[in-house]
Amino acid sequence: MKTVYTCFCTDVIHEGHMNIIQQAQKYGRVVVGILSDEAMIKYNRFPTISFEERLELAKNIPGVDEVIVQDTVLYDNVIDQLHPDYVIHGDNWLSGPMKAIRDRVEKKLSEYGGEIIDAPYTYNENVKRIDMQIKEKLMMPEFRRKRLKQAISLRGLIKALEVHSGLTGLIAEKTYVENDGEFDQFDAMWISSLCDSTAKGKPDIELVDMTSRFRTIEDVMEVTTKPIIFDGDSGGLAEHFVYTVRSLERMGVSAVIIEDKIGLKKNSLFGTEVKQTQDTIEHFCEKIKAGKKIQLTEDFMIIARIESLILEQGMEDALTRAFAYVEAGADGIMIHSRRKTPDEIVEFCDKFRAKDKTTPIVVVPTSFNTITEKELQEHGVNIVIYANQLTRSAFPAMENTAREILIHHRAKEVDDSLMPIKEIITLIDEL
Ligand code: SPV
Ligand code: MG
Repeated sequence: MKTVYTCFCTDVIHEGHMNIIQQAQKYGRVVVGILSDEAMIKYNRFPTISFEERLELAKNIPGVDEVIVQDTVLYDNVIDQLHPDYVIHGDNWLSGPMKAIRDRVEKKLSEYGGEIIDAPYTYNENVKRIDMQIKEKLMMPEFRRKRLKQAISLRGLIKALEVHSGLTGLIAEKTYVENDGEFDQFDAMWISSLCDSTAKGKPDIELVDMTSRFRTIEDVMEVTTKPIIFDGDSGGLAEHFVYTVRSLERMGVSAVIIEDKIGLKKNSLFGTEVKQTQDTIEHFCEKIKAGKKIQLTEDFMIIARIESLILEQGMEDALTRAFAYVEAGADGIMIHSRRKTPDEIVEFCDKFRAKDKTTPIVVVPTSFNTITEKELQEHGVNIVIYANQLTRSAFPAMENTAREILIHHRAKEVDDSLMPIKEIITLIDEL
């Protein structure tokens, strides 16, 4: 008897899946793989029901002979173990993000003469409606908000990309790679004060007001589903911060990071080149406590950012503050550095982890960019934020285009380096 394998990465079984099973039965014994939670998240299909429930769903489909776990997005391990004669999938994986997965399956199967079956993909009004319902569930504030905590506990280390508009939000939402046998994408989005301000042509000094920053969040939220970490600068006065917490929580933002600075805030990457004042431990702890007291859900995170290394106050000061902020109720610690090497960040993480095994650690490796995510994870880091790279890549590209047009008195010379018009007008999905 031949073996036919198919993998489901869904929370709802609909007629499309039933059709795949019926097709599969014609070829042999049907084995269904269910993607693990971690793999679902990596694949940007954040589970809305538990893994056990997904297993049960698959077991109850008539015609399924066996259900197994597929714990990576790519099929390599399953193919190695199961050696299926056939892998069947809807033919929608012939293009788009899924094509990379199909190509890999084809390569693996060809090693021993296995075959792919591309079954006609079922897409009708009913399936479309179910897709929409899942998407809606992912976008709604109550689901999106808790997804950051879930992702940290399921993945250990998560990575966030800076976004400051609907368009950059789409890049964080949709960009994926299939590289070295791994499928990868960003887990979350960072609404940076630096890039939100820069996009408006303003300095990063808490000048762009909350109403405007919230508008940025709305723009991003309208077109994405991934969790959002908001750069709350200093958090302002505690009396104001409580309103910010309530608003962010209501909108479905997952976390706010506030830094222990007071007075006129300047960007941390200036370090001691400009005048910046660190808050006292007592005063900053009061702000954390006020925020924690006012939030309504268990999901929302207030993360305390320590500026001691930026302001050259030393490792001991950074650690003392970290433990005090956790004691005051902070749900995570962000430690920042502007050194080129990661030594002081690594030292902080090791010393913090020696005493605190669980509180999430956040880092922003802009200056110390040689260290990899894996190395950071080995030192106990849970969230890596790529805080400004999109803005820094877009800006010189746009400036160059403007210069080229000025030089040539027409746009022809620069056209080859631009995205084709056809691509830009189809970039955005219509609802
Ligand atoms: C931001 O992105 O606005 C940050 C990180 O706060 S940093 O610019 O490195 O201070
Ligand atoms: Mg900032």
